[in-house]
Amino acid sequence: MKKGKFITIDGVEGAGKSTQIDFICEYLKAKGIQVVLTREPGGTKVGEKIRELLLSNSTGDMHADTELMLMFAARNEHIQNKIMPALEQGDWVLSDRFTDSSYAYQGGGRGLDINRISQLESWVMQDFTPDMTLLLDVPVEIGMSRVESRGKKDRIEMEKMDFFDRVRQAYIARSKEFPDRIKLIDSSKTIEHTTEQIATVLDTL
Ligand code: T5A
Repeated sequence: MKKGKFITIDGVEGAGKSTQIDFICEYLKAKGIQVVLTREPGGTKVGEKIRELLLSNSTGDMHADTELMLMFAARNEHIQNKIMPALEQGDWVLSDRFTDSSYAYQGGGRGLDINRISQLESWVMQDFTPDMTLLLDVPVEIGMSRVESRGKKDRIEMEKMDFFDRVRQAYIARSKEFPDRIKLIDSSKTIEHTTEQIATVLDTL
């Protein structure tokens, strides 16, 4: 039986997820909430090995279906062995990316059939879904310029701008499809501006 709440944070490259995560953890802890921070792909021993395979430049090209199935293989491990156990003992879980990333990157970016993604989603997640998703939205040029100023890019970050434009559009479409769960946050301005919006929506949980 799930007792804690499950929050995910998502968005295009350089939207500022990692930057905001510390704030979210501290904000919730200040309210007396125990938070487990995790990430996708990854979060478990098996998931981190799959992450390395997915993101390492040395992996090279991979069929889009293979990429999708690896994302869901890592997610299955993550849900079964980390997320659900934490929620069952009453902790809250904050995941840096989750299933919306698969719809945005493999669906929007790679152009995979959405029905295929939803079949895997039904298999791996059944009726499990985040209580809230913070979708940090930023124009792709701004996000990528932030990533570029950081240095080396991973296998997926090496994609072209039109790929990330499709990713962003797919995220926006999902926020319209699930407006109660997915909170669209403007992350194009200052870090503080993003933080204020996040605090406002967290207070509604
Ligand atoms: N993936 C993942 C899929 O394709 N399918 C899936 O199902 C899943 C789960 C994972 C990759 O895997 C893909 C998507 C990704 O390509 P990741 O570990 O989540 O990658 O890493 P990224 O998304 O690449 O994370 P980034 O670190 O690039 O982006 P963040 O975390 O959104 O950005 P952050 O906070 O590191 O900020 C980047 C820079 O911008 C600055 C920060 O200081 C930092 O230098 N910054 C700002 N600057 C100005 N104004 C602001 N408001 C700023 N906010 C942050």
